[in-house]
Amino acid sequence: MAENKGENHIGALHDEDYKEKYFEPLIDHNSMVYDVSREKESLNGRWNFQIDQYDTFLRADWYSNKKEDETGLELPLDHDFEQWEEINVPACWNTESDKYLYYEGPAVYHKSFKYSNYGEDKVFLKLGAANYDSYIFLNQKFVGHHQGGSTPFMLDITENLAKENSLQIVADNTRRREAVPTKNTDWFNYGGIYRDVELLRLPETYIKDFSLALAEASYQKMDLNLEVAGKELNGEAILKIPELDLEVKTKLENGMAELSFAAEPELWSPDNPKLYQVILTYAGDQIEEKIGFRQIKVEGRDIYLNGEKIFLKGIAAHEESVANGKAVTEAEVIENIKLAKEMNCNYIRLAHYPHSYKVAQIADEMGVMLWEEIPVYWAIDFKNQRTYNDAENQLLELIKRDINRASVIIWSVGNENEDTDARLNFMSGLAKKAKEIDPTRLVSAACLVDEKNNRISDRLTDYLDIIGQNEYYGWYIPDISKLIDCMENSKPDKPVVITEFGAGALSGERGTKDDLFTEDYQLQVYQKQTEVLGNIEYIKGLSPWILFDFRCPRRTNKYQKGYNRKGLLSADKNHKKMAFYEMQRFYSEIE
Ligand code: GCB
Repeated sequence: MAENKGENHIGALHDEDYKEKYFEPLIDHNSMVYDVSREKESLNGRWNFQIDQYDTFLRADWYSNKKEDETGLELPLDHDFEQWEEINVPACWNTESDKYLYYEGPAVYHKSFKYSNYGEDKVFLKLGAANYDSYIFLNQKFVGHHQGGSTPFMLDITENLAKENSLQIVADNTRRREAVPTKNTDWFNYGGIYRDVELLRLPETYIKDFSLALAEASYQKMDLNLEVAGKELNGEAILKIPELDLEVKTKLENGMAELSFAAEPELWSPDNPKLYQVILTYAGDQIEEKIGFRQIKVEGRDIYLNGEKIFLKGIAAHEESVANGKAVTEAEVIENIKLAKEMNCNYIRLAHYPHSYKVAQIADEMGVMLWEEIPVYWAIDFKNQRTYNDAENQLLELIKRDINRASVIIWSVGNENEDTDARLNFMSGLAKKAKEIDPTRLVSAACLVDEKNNRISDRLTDYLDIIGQNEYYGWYIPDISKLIDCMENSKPDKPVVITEFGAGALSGERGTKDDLFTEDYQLQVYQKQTEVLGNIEYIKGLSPWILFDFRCPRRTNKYQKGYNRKGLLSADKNHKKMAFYEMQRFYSEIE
C-alpha cells in the first residue's frame, strides 16, 4: 500500500527517498562508443557552479526551471544558474578554491551551449570522469545517472538537443558505504568533473566497439573484433595497416564480426614502443588509431613478454598533483613516466582506480607497461548486488576504454580485501569477467599477507594469473626479519609481484636509520626489502609504494600534515628521497 504522505506533504522538503527517481536510466558500459582517437567537440571551459550541500537541485527539481505557478504567477526560485560563480571544467573543485578544499557532497554545474547539425545523425555527450555519482539534465529533462568516479561514460542525447541548450550536471563526491570505492580509503576525496566533457557526432551507422590484438600464441596472426550500431548492420568493414601493407575485409552479421588474419608486426615492448597506424572503415564511419602489438602471458612462475621472461621493474602511483588534484595534465603524466624511467622502471602500477585514458596512450608511446585497477578497495560492501554491479560496470568501462593499449598488461580487480566468502565470490566474479572480455591480458589483485601464518595465502589467487602481494615489513610490521620468514613460508604456484612495500619519510628529514619518518629509515627499509626480494625465485616484479607523496586526510602526525609520506619523491616532485636512488640502483642491476 502506498504510504499516506499527509495532507500537508511538500515533496521537495519532506521526501527522503527523492533520489530513487534519479537512479534510472543508469548510464553504463553498454552506451559507450569506442572514441579514444575520435574527433570530439569540447564543452570544457568555464561553467557556472554551485555547491549544493542539501541536494536541493535533486529534491526540488531545479532542472525544470519552472518559473510560474499554474495561474501564471511568478515563483520565487532559489537558483539562478547563469548568475552562479564560474569554475573550470575539467578540474577538481578542491584545487580551484581554498573554500572548496574539503567540500564533500553534491555540486551543480551549468553550461549553455549552441548546437548546429553538420549532417550527423547521432550526438553523444561524453564525460571523461566525475567523482563519484553524476546526474545529467539537458533542456529541462533528466537524461541519466552514472556511478563510478574514474571511468568515462556516454549517452545518446540526439533527441534532447536543441539549437540553444541548457545542461546541468550534479556531481556528488559523497563517500558511501555501498559505493566503489566505499567510505574509507587512504587517499583524498576529490570532487567535480575532472576530465573532459565533449560532444561526439556520429553518422547513421557507426563503429561502436573494436579490438585488435595478436592472436593467442601467435606472432603471425591478428584477431579483430568489431561491433557496429545504427541502420546498416550487415555490411563490409575494411581494416588497413599501411605500414604493413595490409588490407583485410570482413563481413558483419547483425552488427558483429570476428576475423583472424595473417600479419607479422614488429612487436611492442618498453624498449621498442612500436605503434602502427590502423584505419578501420565501416559504412560512412572511420577510426584511425595508433596501436601496438605484443604478447603477455604467464607460464609456471614466470611472466613472458613477447616470449621472453620479464621482471616488472615498477613503481606505484596515484593520479594526483598538488596543483590540480586528480585533474592531472598531459605534461604531468609525461613527467611521472619520465621519473619512473629515470628510476629504471619498465612498469607502473596505476593505483587504485582508473587513471586518465591519456596515461595509457602516453605509456604506449613512451614505452612503459601498466597495471590498471578498479577501486574495489578495503572493506567494500561485498554482499550487496548493486555494489557488485557497479564494480563490474567500472571494470567493463575501463576495459572497453583501454582495450587497444599495448602498454596495459594487467587488469587488477582490487586491493587489500579481507579473505571472506562474500569477498571471494565478488572478486572472483570480477576476475572471471575480465578474462572473459579480454583474454589478451593478465588478471591480478593486490592481496593482504596471511598474517596469522605469516605467508602468502589468499583464496582469490586461484582466479588470478599473477599474485599481487602488498606487504609492509619494516613499517606496519616493524620487524623486517619476518619478511624472510614470510617468503620462506610461501609456496605460490604463480608469479608473485610485490604490489606494495614502503615506509614514510618527510622529504629532507634526516636522522638515524631507526628514526621513523626520516629518509634514513625509509632508505634502510628499501635496502632490506630489495636485498630479500631480489633473491626470491618466485618474485617477478615490484611496485613499491609510491612514486610521490599524496594528500590523505587520515595522515595527521607532525611529519604527515595531511599527506601520506611514503613517496620516493616529495608531493611537489621537486625532491627525490634517498630511497629513490636505491630503487634506481636495484633495477639497474636486473636484466
Ligand atoms: C596500503 C594501501 C595503500 C596505502 C598504503 C599505506 O596497503 O594499499 O592505499 O596508501 O598501504 O600507506 O598505508
